[in-house]
Amino acid sequence: MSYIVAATGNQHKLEEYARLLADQDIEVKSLNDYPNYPEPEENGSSFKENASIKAAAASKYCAVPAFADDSGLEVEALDGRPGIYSSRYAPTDAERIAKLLKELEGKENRRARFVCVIAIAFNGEVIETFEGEVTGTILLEPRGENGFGYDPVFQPDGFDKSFAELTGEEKNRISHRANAYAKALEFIEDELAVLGGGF
Ligand code: ITT
Repeated sequence: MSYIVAATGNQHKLEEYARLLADQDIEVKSLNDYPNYPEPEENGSSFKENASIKAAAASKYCAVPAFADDSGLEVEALDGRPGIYSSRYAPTDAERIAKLLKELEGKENRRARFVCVIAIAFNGEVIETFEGEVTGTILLEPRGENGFGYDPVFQPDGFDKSFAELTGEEKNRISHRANAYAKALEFIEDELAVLGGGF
């Protein structure tokens, strides 16, 4: 059995990864298994840089392969904001959504995309990064209870439901995280055997 550490403090991301990795012969540890882990500062200027910072730091500290994702919502009418600042846009999910809807008031263009960059690292070095996206529109008001973050106001193209109205399985078939993950999976399977790992 191979180990990999999912370097995230976001419980919702962990749940999505647990589902995505369920069929794999890989045990996923999380930062909860390392209570004293000193989280690095996310001071990169792109999703790729921030994902790399998180994965590299965790792989060094935990001494096993690690992956991390940096993700966020890019809104066309806001010139790509909140982007890499999606989690820092306002203090809570509800406030983030309220602020976003306020900024979009009266704007006709409500096109947006979720982006996710997954970085895989070993021994403090980033080995590869993979990017996924899902395009859609920002709804006029929140709908649905599932998921997290901006899910209640994001309607993916081809659906008449928000991400928060989809089940976890449905979201995982089309999400930015699932798309990046699909690209990363083959790599993880091939490389873990070579890299080793374990406690
Ligand atoms: P870690 O850095 O510990 O992984 P985080 O929540 O701080 O957790 P990010 O820095 O990648 O993660 O910020 C991503 C933010 O973008 C997240 O907090 C949400 O507000 C938003 N986001 C990302 N993926 C999302 C998704 O699938 N659904 C809704 N919102 C999402």
